[in-house]
Amino acid sequence: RPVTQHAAVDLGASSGRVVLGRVGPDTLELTEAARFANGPVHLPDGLRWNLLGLFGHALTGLGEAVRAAEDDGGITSVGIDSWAVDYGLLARTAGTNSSAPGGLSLLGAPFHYRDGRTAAGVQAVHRRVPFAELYRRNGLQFLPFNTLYQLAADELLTGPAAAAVEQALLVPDLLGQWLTGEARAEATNASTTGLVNVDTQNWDLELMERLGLARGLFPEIAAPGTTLGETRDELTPFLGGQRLPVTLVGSHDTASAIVGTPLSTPDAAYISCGTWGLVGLELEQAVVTDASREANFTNEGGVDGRFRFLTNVMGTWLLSETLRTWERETGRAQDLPTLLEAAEQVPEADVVIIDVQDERFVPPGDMPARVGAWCTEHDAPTPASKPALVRCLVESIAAGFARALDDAARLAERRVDVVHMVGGGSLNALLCQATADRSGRDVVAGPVEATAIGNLLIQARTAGTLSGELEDLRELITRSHSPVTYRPRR
Ligand code: LRH
Repeated sequence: RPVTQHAAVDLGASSGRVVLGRVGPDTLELTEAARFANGPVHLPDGLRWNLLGLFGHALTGLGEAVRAAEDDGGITSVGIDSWAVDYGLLARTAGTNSSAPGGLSLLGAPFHYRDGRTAAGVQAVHRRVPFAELYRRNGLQFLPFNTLYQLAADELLTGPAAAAVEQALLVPDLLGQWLTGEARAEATNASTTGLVNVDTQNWDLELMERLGLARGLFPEIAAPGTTLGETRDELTPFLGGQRLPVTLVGSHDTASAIVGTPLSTPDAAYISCGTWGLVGLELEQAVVTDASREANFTNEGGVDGRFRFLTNVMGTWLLSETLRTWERETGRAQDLPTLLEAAEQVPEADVVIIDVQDERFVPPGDMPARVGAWCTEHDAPTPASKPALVRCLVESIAAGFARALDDAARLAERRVDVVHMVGGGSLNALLCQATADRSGRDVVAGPVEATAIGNLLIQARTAGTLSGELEDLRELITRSHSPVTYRPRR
């Protein structure tokens, strides 16, 4: 079987990238074709995503990838993944032309999940269906921004807004529709809406009806490994004169990240650490019990019908938002590696541990002030210097990870003797060591690009370049990437 080349469009909450992958039975090589910033746009009516900008960057990046792949047989397919839960609303428009296939047009810029509007939506949903029942149906942890709460906040359950909306598409599905004209709901990301039944992995139409949502609000669910379609004719000039097949991958970035994690045994846990730290296990069966609900563990749909049994712990967001605050205050860029070095020197006895799960830390804004307020309320000393605050955040994130690992082991009845840390956080040695120390488990760090790797592996398997189960695909990662192991020091 030959080596094939694929382009992964991987959009994270703080940056996006287009990665070109050369994949074969003995080959896994990644090159970054493009990287661009992403973040909330503060509009008068709330926090939005600049999705048109992201689409433009993705298209330019794909053009770069096509050029880079040209001399080696070109690109076989494209796959898209992004953060979960957020969506665009579309209306059916009349006078369409060929560049608006199906006549579906985006109604306004999609909301950012950190927008505060969701509180009213939570109440509206739980009034109709209490949380304990919701959990039994969808198996999802409570996150105030799960799609169903956002839809309720948008007054889509009833009322005039609902009538105007023809369809809702999650972010990767929307970009896929813009690329190909075809609309599907990719299964792993659909599972984060709260509207997919955990047993059937299909839309829970009864739940949707009880919530007052139109049954056809989302398109048909399609599994990773399905071909969505070819890029539209109008895009050909941007893509080196070609039409590229778009393949559905685990379009939830966390689903792709776990495909790209070289889990060594079924007892190995993972932490996919970027903006969020997604801490948990890959399971064949969902765990939907009172105990898992109380510990706020989720059963998100994974690739190949597996379950991502995990919980969201606040991740590097706490650090990046702190640095952003200091940047605004001083007008100078802050260097995380330098700050982390200084943070390591802070004496252990001076380290304050905060509860990183406190909801006050979710919205963008002045993070040091919020940490200070938390400390005052809890009679803890406020970290007095920048290194002390950075150390407090790193150790507090690690403490959150350690607790989640214990919970995962207990709830799924697994030993959890090793933890794979992947994503951006795997480069943070202080965080990896603190996680090993606080959890008492070996932390195996890397690959940093697990998400792009997972995206590319599913494309390559769909193309017939690779075959087998996820374990077979992960073998390739084990052979091509060398992880760094952190052992517990106490
Ligand atoms: C990580 C992630 C996570 C979701 C959150 C909204 O990027 O997809 O899995 O909970 O974003």
